[in-house]
Amino acid sequence: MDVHVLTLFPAMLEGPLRESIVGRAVENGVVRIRIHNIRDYAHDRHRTTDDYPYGGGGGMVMKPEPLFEAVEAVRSLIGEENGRERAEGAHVVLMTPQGEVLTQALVEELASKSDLVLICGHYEGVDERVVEHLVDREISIGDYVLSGGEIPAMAVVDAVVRLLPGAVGDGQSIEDDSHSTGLIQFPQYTRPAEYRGRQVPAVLLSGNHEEVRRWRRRQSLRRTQQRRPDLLEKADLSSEDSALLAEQEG
Ligand code: 9D3
Repeated sequence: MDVHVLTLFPAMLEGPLRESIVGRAVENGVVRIRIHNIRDYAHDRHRTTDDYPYGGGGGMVMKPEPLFEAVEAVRSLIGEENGRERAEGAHVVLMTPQGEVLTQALVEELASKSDLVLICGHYEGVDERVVEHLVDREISIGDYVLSGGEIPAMAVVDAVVRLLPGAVGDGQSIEDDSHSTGLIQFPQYTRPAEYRGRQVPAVLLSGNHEEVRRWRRRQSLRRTQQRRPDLLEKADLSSEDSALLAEQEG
């Protein structure tokens, strides 16, 4: 997969995307990530990318010309490197608080694309003609106010890249992922077995794999009930799950 990120603040992404699982996926050729400075597509001497809103009001709006020309340049690049089909199929996403909220299902859909183009908005928003004529979809990462689309774009890249074949060590950790199973994760422990007087639950040291499995499942169910009742409502529970949830102790 090729990911192109369009931003006014390339340095916000360059370092972080070289680290961790995403950085290793880039090194292993699982994904290519290219960061483009929207300012490079401004024409005037001051390289202006924003302007006052028509109709008045506070804040600034991102001008359409640099964004249209940046996406067109990226599409040409994709075409030159991989052919017309790929250029036409590139999926253009605007990161915006008005977008559809990112879910694992949406991440899976994005992971199926060959080329993603992520546009990071900044200021109060972007000219609506960009949304209507340039962008395939708008995505938000949740209902809180950030200062721009850069951190949301990094969240999308991270979530998508770890689904690509070869990005994560073994398939099991993806299979087990809480949002794939629909429940939140059970508590994890590692050595030492006692730390500052606090013991690791005895069942985990018992070597009884069936008991461990039941304990973990019960913990996942209870925690989900306590912290994310919305998830438990959607989960499709087995009769064993209902019995585990009803158990009082442990
Ligand atoms: C406080 C200003 N807001 C009300 C008038 C509008 C607004 C515009 C632009 C609020 C935030 C932003 C910048 N944020 C993003 O571009 C953004 C974002 C976010 O703030 N939260 C969650 N997901 C995203 S994706 C892009």
